[in-house]
Amino acid sequence: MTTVLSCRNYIDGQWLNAGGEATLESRNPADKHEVVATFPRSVADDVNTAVKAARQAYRSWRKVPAPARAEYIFRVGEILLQHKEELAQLISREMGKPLTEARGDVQEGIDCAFYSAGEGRRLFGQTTPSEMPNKFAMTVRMPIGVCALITPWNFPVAIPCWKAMPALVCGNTVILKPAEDTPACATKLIEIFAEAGLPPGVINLVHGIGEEAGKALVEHPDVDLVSFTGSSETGAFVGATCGRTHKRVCLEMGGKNAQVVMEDADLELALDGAVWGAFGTTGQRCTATSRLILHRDIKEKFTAMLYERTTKLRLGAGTDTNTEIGPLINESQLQRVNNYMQIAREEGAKILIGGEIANQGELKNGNFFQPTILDNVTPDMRVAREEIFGPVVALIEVSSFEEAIAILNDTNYGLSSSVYTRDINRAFTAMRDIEAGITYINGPTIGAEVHLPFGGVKHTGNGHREAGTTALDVFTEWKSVYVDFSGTLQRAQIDNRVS
Ligand code: UN1
Repeated sequence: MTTVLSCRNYIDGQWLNAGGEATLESRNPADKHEVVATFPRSVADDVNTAVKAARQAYRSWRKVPAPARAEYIFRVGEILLQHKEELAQLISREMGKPLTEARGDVQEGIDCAFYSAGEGRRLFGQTTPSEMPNKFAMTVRMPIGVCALITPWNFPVAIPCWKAMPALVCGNTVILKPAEDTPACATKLIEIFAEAGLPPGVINLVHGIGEEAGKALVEHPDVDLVSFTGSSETGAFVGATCGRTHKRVCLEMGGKNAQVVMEDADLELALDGAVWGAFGTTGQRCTATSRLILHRDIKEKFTAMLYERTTKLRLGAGTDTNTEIGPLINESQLQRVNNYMQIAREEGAKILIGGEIANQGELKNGNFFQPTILDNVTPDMRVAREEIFGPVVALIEVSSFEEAIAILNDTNYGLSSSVYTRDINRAFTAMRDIEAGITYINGPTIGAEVHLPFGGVKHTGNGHREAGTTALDVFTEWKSVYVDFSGTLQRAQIDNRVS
């Protein structure tokens, strides 16, 4: 018998129940009868209290020296490390991913802590000569204020970390609104931030559903920035609302990522990449490989290799150490993925393997879907254009490298991409011509590292990049500072130049 965790909001350094009476629950996606946690269905009043606390805390937090702010984050990293296994077990139970991947999720948070903490001693600005004598000119980074962080369930530790950690080092205060499916993971994570001793109000947690708590945060007049990772539909609402209410907004939405396999590729290597990219995390990464663009000379052979490997994948609960493919997050995602099978058939694609809900034996109470390969896919089909977010990969045949890149780019999205080739000229051409925020050569589309910019082009994002040093551009404003030490009025924009 496992215990049900009772989650609360964390506002101004206190664990609080929400104003509204209602509570919600998260369930183990591998066993829908198992309730993992209960959590409050916060209302606008709760959001308001959190925003007030964050605003109040901001007044002093922004003045704490950045290296001292960073020390708190360093401590968060150390405590995360101590709780790595416990958190990983919880991720597997509440979100469903296999334990090895869950440990990787926590590790990504730890890496982000140590990387972001180092930034506290940099946060570089620039100096530049002034036009005037005896005048000094420089740029400095300023925090933005109160940041709302709206995060998905697929990386319930890493994604909140990669938003909150740089935001806090930069001098902002934050309110985390985690996904409804993974409230316990968010609660444990915030307990760790609290244990690190962050002053009250600097980090806050508000549980609830997107249309209520999330919406109230995005619309709140005293929130200065919203950082959102999630679906394109919700992202469009968040972007529009932030535009209307003059907030800075960082959006990271979907992907329709492709891996190209050319005829000169190391096929075993490309196979390992394809299986991991398409079926790792049950295809529930925004970086997942959902299209395989195969050169016609190797298509048949590679498809047979992929088929063979797919038959061997072991489905099961993430907490079972034998599991390679966990369940989908919830019943509605399961139905959504299943509906795409109907769409694929109607459009003329061929389901080579999988294509069905897996509910035999031990899988019967979970949201399991068989790893699926769709063959005979053409670039105009919905299964080649829409994000499915499940263990489904579409095979598209091409006759040349140029055609492969054109098809890879023929999508509204532009997050991750990959090309397997031994030809260095093709590798560099791919780097130049692919329209995506991330390109891998001879590696799968998933697995970005925290010290490089993360984000995409076209409908995937709105031009910002979290992670890496570019996270600082999300969470700070530039200020230009002029110091005139001439003791006289020096006037710019007066034409006194030597002609
Ligand atoms: C996501 O799916 O939203 O690059 C994030 C990767 C991970 C992050 C995925 N580091 O696959």
